[in-house]
Amino acid sequence: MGGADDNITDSASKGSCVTISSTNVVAELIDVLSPEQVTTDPSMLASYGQDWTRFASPAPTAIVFPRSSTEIAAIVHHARNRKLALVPSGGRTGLSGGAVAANGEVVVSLDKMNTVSDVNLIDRTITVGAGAITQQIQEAASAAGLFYPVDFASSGSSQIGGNIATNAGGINVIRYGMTREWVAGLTVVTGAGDIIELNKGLVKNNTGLDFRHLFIGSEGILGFIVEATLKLCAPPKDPIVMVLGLSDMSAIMAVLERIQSATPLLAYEFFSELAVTKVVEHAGVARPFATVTPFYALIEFERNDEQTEVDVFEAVENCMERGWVKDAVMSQSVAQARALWRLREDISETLTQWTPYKNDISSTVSKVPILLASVDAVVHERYPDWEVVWYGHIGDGNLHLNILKPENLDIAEFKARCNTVSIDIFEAIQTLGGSVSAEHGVGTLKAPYLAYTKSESEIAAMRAVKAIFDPDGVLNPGKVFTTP
Ligand code: 2HG
Ligand code: ZN
Repeated sequence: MGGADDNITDSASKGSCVTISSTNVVAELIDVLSPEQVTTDPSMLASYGQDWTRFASPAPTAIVFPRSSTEIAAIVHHARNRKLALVPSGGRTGLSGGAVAANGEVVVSLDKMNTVSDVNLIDRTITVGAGAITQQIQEAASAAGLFYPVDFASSGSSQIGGNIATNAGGINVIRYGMTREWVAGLTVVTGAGDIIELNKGLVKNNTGLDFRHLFIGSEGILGFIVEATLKLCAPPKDPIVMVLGLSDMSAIMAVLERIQSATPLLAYEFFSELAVTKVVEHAGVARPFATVTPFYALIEFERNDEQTEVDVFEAVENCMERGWVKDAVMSQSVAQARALWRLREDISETLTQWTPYKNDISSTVSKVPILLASVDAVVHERYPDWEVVWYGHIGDGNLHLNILKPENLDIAEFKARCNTVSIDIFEAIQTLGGSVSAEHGVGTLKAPYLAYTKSESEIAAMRAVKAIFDPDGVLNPGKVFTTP
């Protein structure tokens, strides 16, 4: 436990020039909780002050580890009295700066609230604390013969509270939808310090406004998600994975349409040749086949019976005859399926070494080829020599664009130049009626660009809702909205 005796700016009311001693802040937090639940250890501050974006310098005043909703409510009441800024914190695997604490905030970690209940086999639900790790929940469901279908590469460290706060998507959205579809009930502590239970796990509950859906995807600006009751379903039967080498981008939607008419898909993902090159060279993943194509699609489907496989084969053959698919491989075992998935799932982590500038954009599925072509043209025209890696959940209309930092370019300069190109990218998205943040959330990184997707009146309504649940603006300032 440390605690420098310097003065910090009261970040909940930026601009009001109130200063309070960080020593006092820490001492008061200890009074509210206990000495074991508050830390100012520098390495902890550095780690808990940032997410996977790694763009901002972490600078929280302290981290607190509440153990119950009542303790979180006490922290919120204290923050309101003392005008402290609070940053809700889960596994910090986010990619939009939503959990970053770079301005003397108090990080409220949900690590200690990580209970996982027994599965309720009649309701087909599981009740979990916000700090429960996604993979733990998937394993608990699986041990009971059921399935929690929201899945992504960070499942081993992301926490369910963060998944709900960002309405996380992932690799199975085409079949199962986003996190929102799987939340049957929520307990939240609002920015006013109220503890409220939303929907209580009910299947049917038509009693007016359903605030559960307001808190899902709210990125910590309305309250803390402290507990959730999640829906579970039957696991998919015998999933098969195929990787297809595609002649060009326009083929990708025709192939989707053709294969979807043969069988419902669990996943339809895509990645470019540059993404394959990077994971082969840097993550030791094997190429799917010798043929090199500009784009690849990864599809997953259930082998309900032998006919499914025959139908998919026929669809792929038909795509080959038309020249859309140049080569294809199908998994013959669970190990092979996992190896093929690595081609897609290892991309994001592999690219971190180039400090990529990320965009996570979407359009309706049918407009994706136009979206990709127009954004790719913008980036290549401005920076013809830069490496641009495309991949994503194309069956959901969601593209991940990662611009890699050239080795000799300073990071601040790189970011500034990417920001200028972002405006052109977001104008292209706006023209197509798409979104500047498909699944990663707005956070700090996309906050300046919110108006490219949301109208002025929507943003005004969002602010009004925030003011109801967080009247003193203590929750996650600077996230979603750039100004209070
Ligand atoms: C993925 O789909 C994640 O792999 C990360 O959403 C995307 O790193 C990215 O840009
Ligand atoms: Zn993604």
